[in-house]
Amino acid sequence: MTGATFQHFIDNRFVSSESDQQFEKRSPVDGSLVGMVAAGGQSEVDQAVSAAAAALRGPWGKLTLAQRCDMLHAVASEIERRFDDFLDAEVHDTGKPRSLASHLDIPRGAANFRVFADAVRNVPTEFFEMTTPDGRKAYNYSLRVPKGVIGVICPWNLPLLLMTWKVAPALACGNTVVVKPSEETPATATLLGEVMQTVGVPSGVYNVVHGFGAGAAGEHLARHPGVAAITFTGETATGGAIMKSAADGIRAVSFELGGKNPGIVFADCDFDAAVAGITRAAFLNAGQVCLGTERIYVERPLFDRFVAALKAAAEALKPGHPSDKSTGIGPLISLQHREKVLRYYRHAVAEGATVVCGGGIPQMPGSLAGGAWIQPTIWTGLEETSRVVREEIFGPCCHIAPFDTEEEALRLANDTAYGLAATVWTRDVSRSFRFGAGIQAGVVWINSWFLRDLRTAFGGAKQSGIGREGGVHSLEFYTELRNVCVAT
Ligand code: NAD
Ligand code: 6OD
Repeated sequence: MTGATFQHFIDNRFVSSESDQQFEKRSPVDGSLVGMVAAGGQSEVDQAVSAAAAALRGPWGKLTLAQRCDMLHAVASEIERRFDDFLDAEVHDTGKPRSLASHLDIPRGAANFRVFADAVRNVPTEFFEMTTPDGRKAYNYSLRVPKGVIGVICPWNLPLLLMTWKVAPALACGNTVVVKPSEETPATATLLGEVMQTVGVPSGVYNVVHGFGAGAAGEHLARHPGVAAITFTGETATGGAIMKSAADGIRAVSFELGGKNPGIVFADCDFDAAVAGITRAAFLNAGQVCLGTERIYVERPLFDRFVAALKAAAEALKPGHPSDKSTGIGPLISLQHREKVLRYYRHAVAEGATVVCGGGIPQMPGSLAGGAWIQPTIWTGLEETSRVVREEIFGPCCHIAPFDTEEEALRLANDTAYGLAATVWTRDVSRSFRFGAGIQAGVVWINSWFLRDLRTAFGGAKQSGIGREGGVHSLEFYTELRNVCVAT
């Protein structure tokens, strides 16, 4: 893959930046050069937004709903046909195990297009009969019309999955998009441009501008007056900055932000299932999943046994090359992100945590020594006020604390500024309903984690987001509902 160039995709063409500015994309696996990425600025964002606006007035805007949906199914099929290309691209960018990307990231890229192409065909609209003052019939009906050009600003942890989760419903609703992928993961957004060309999606419908966030492509996109609405996934602080940009022109925002999600394990749980579920929730994708749990609360009678079992599971996660079938955990996204996570590892020790396992950098052989590897880490013994317990770390690590009563578990779970997700493990059906109602989060998984039905509402409470996407909720965000009143 060394030597690749990731260009912008604007108006159906791959182009460099006007300034010819580029930046390096390095592999998280060994630090080698993956390729050079075009660094977009105001000019590229202007061109992309103009192309997207023109496409709305052009052939895209004239397609019937059925034609548009057929085209999105064709996009899904083309992603499936080029499965290995997408897999290579995603793995080179992120360093995640191929086994993970081939089961999660790439299939979801295709599924997102299929689900929203079908959802938009099946959503009902209102129709009301009324009477005019002089006694005639009048009919009110609602039309779902596209909002316009949608700015899509993406993170690096699940690049194709999270980008298509926004692009697919936006296009299904008849909008056009300008995507700003994360500077860490330019590849799959670029490849999707080739898919759009192959399928014959009209010029300007899907545009990609690469580059950085603050003061660069991301901020220019968020500020652009030609952008009707902004959908963003990323850190809570970045969401705050984008919200200020969106205030100019009163543009709508949909935000999926950070989390510090609780995992709650009751003594009556199916023990093996709980250990397996929490292992995934804490360590999948090297802990770089917004829905993951970094705060685990275990009912006291089970505490020691659970800590020992999670330690064994963490230690069994072998770090290794993405192609190695025995690899259980990949590197973090970058050396810079590893330094941030390691600061929390040091902080935990300084605050007196017991390090149950991990806590540092694993010894990696040969060239892998240059990668962003880190050990899965478990702590116990920290106060709930510790920064390690309160702040999102976004690494393969968690703190485990005991609790004695259901009320205490609920209080601890909700004692956070965030409210994205929770995972609860219990065999008590009534309790599972109480937690479903009591936990202040957008998604509550009972005896499960990251089990997704794309028709359901997805998003965060408190500082974890604004709005909901998924199924009809995505259609609400990506359309304007227009009422038409016809007096006969
Ligand atoms: P980030 O906020 O640093 O960056 C996300 C994107 O925003 C990037 O494309 C970046 O270039 C851009 N950006 C940065 N500053 C900007 C600005 N001022 N204006 C416009 N764009 C700007 O996030 P990240 O580090 O890429 O991703 C990790 C974070 O994302 C974690 O906090 C994680 O919890 C969160 N996340 C949330 C969800 C969810 O569904 N709630 C999903 C995935 C990730
Ligand atoms: O599954 C999804 O639709 C989704 N938005 C997942 C988010 C994962 C965060 O890392």
